[in-house]
Amino acid sequence: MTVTPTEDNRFSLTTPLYYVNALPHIGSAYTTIAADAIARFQRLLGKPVLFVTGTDEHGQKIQQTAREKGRDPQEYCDEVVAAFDGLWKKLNVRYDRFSRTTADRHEAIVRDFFQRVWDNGDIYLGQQQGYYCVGCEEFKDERELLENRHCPLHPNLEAEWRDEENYFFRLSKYQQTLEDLYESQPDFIQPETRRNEVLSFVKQGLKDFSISRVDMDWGFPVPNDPNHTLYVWFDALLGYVTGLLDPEEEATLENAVKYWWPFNLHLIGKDILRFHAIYWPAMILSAGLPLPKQVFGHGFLTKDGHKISKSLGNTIDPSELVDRFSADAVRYYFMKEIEFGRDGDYNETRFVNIVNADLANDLGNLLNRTLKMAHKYCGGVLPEIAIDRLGEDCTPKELGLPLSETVKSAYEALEFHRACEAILTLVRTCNKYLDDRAPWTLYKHGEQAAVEEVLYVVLESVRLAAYLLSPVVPQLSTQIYRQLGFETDFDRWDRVLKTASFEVHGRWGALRSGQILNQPSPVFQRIELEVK
Ligand code: ME8
Repeated sequence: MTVTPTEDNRFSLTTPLYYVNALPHIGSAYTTIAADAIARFQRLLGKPVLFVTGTDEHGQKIQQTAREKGRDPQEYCDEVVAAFDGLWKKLNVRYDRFSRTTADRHEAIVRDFFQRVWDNGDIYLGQQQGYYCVGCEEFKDERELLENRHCPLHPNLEAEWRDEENYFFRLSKYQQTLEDLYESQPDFIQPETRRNEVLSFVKQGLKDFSISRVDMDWGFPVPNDPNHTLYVWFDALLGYVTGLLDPEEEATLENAVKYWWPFNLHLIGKDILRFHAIYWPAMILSAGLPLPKQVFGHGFLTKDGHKISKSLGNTIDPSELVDRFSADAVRYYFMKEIEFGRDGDYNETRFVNIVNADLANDLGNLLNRTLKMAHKYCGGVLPEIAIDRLGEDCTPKELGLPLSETVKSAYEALEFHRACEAILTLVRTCNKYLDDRAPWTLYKHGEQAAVEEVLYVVLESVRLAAYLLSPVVPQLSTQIYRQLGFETDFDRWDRVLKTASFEVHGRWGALRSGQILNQPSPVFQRIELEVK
């Protein structure tokens, strides 16, 4: 089904464009998994979706890293980009566009955009003095730095003093417009805590910021003054726009913003909130373009309660995590266990316990034992029952009927943990219902109709759970669907829309009697940790 994207029916979203100064870490994986879950959910609703991710490859940090490694910067970037792409494949992340800021097409967009801002009188030459944190690629106020002039976000780096001629962007001009925006569109910055942070920062008064560097050439030259290199953040934010271009389309700003602009959502971590919630909308206003709908700044991950950092030696390699535990397990833990928007923790024991309890035991075993009974008692064919006649005591149906609305509103509010919890509540209820109704005893007593009712109710609830969990654990959901006799593949949304639309499959009661069930086999292997 091809639906032409219009502002009302489509959904476009981004992850940050990650720096390539190091291999992808668990933080970038976290944001990208969440973005993928959102994209998948919006697709399930039948909307055309454009999901942009990519890499931020210019600037001093990357230049220095390449130099330290004795590498040509572009070659070095290419290598790290391949690692990002490889990880997204492993994690089953299905982005639509990968925007690289070193792409030629990106330079064309940057030029067009710069020109608009220039023509609007928002760029001027001035003198920049201040402390620059290469880790953040940002000038810092002295009061933001620790006593030893180290930046709190990069305590191992001393901020460098700079006194140079730079081009500036007239951010101060947008003070009132931005305040009005935050006021009139309270959802523009979410969650609320992040919004408050921005409001109080903006209230202190916005200062123009420099958008060029001298003595640094790893970046695009400023269009009207090649002695200057464009500031990495000005360049990087525009990478989102470049990501909108169709691959075969001529790279012009006009083409880029034709269908998918403005973005519905910029998903970021709280560390880069100011850039997205203050600088970026001001740049967009200056270029005369409509503003994105929302910037969502999620929390930060810790490991065993400690900040994750290379110097502490407690980093988590997401690729290794997938190798050990599977993509679905990793996706599930981070989406279910951490309230999106708040800081959250990774702990291996908790990871294993949650994934085993929810996916292997509660969901996987439930399907397995119910399917076995369906083969034994019903010849492997989904029995026919009168759904309408199921009474209020049929707890799975009572919970299942309103579930899709609850889950939809949770996904739409990016409350993944709430979506997963509501789905798992249905699954747990089914386990209890199965034990209470004991179809094996009913069968012995010759109560075939009751057996069929119980098995239908449970299988249908498992189906619904799999459907609604598919944005988070697509492979597991596909396997469950296959065992229930469908050919659905949750990675093929065109087919899902045709054969398992949200209107039909998002509701309890979609399983049809007479459907041939497949042989059960475990859909999720329990994780057994080796005892060290
Ligand atoms: O900032 N917990 O790139 P970046 C959760 N290039 N998320 C984390 C995290 C943690 N401990 N650490 C990092 C940049 N992240 C710029 C962006 S956009 C035009 C330019 C995630 O590679 C989180 O999403 O440093 C954060 O915002 C992002 O990684 C920063 O990625």
